[in-house]
Amino acid sequence: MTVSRFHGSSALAWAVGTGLSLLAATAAAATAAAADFDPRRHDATRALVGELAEKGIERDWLERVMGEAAFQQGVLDAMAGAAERRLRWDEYRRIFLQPERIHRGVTFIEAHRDAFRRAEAEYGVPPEVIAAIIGVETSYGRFTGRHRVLDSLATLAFHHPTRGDFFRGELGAFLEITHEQGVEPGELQGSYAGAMGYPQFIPTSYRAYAVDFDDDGIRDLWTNPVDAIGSVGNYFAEHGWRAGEPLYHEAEGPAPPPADIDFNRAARPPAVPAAALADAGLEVPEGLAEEHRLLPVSLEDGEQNWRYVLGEHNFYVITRYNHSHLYAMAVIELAEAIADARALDAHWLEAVSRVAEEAP
Ligand SMILES: [Ca+2]
Repeated sequence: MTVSRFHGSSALAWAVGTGLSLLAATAAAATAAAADFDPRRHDATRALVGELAEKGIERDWLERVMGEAAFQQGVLDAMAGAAERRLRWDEYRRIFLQPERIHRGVTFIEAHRDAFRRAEAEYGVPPEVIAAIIGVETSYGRFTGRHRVLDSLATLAFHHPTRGDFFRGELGAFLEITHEQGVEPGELQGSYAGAMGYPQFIPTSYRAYAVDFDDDGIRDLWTNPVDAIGSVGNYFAEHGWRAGEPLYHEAEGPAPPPADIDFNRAARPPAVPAAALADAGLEVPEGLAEEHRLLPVSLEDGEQNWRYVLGEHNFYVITRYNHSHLYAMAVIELAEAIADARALDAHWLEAVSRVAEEAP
């Protein structure tokens, strides 16, 4: 574990200020990674502990856990960097649409066939879409994050310049879930923003949408792929997924994108009528009513090479997972590639067995 200078100096100041013996100070430094958010000295943490204690979580447990949280400057730096990062579609796509990630998607579905089948029956979400989410998030559980979630959320809750309230809510939910599941908070790792496990649920999503899909009594997205598969399906069902409906339509159109169309507003449900898109010069697929509302997306596929996609309701539902239109497109294309690869596999197996049957 890295010990930041911030931690070192605050621990020292505390020991000197309270006049503790050297022995006690040394013991405290050894048992706790830091006392950056110790409720005995940190007012904001004490207030949060009070709120959670009123909900029925033992105060001793809360105080012990928060006493082990450490400030991490790297988390604040990572948050600032992410906001500035702007990739073009072809650059973004290249990260996720790789042969290995497609192949692993096929084998992930094969390995958990029963869970994917049940998730589709129960929530209406195709296996490839659930697999693509988990594939984009963590490469099917291989990379679930290297930040101590307790440190990340405490740092963001009490030091983020603008989103502290949001992360304070996440920290509270994190403590509730870990307490409820009997998991040691300090041992969990995740993204710098506190997203956890196979599907990278933030704690409030975990609390609201995680399901115990293998029925073992624990909602475990950290180590259990079956719970993760069911939980992604449930997340989409709860956000209005409509089984069997299309995700999007391709459309031809002028370059650059017409200025009078509000493209890439992925945080809102489909809002632009087909007629308005046609008026702006986009070729809307036949059969769509003029008043049918779509979510127009413009993708720069290489320098000044524009591709248009007209998102349907389920496209919008995918953006409930991550508000970026690029994210939704990457998930959709990975899902399509996995589906194509599975179809090829099935075709190949059929051909092989036919040859075997015909053999003399
Ligand atoms: Ca379970």
